[in-house]
Amino acid sequence: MKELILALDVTEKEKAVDIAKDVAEFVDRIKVNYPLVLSTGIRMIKELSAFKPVIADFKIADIPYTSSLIARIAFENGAESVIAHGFVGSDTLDEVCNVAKEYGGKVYAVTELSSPGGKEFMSAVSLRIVEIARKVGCDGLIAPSTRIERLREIREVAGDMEILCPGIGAQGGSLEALRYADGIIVGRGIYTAENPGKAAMEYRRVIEGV
Ligand code: OMP
Repeated sequence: MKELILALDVTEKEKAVDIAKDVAEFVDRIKVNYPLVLSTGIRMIKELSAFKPVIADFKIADIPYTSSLIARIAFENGAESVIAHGFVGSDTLDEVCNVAKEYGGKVYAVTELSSPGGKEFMSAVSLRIVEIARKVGCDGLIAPSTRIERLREIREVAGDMEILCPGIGAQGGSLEALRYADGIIVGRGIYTAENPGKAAMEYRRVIEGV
């Protein structure tokens, strides 16, 4: 079954918890990013884990040692997985994977950003990033639903690695991504809806129909 992951990029604690409660029966995991954690604190990860496993999307992109510290803080605070940038190279990804192993956690590497700017630099190297991520033992990849042909190529190189696709909804990405991805990441398409629970239910129905 394909996954539905909520990108909970709100900045208020109460709102975050209310939305998590509303959508819990329809989503598989919740992804937190800097907007929420910088506004409400790292403990938010544990709090949201009461509803669903939490992906800490800190887009880790530093030297190996600093990156390992960031990953450790995320796992110590209850994250089920972390997202690192792939362009940092194999040494950093390897270090983050080593930390993840200690916690039984997972690591996803960003291939190329789903936004238009992702084409300026990252597109040129994203297939190499897939190879590196695979070699060092990352569990999965983040790949754009906004560029389906590129996503198809990423799937070819990725083999059976997990692929999660953001960009559906607000960024104009296509649900066709579900042909190649194991899951989709939806933020504004759910959390800005008048009824986030209903919006999540509708995405869930689409996924189940695939
Ligand atoms: P919406 O555009 O509101 O659906 O949110 C998308 C979420 O996915 C945000 O949390 C982004 O940070 C994240 N994301 C992308 O949009 N594009 C990417 O290429 C990678 C990510 C990510 O790593 O999750």
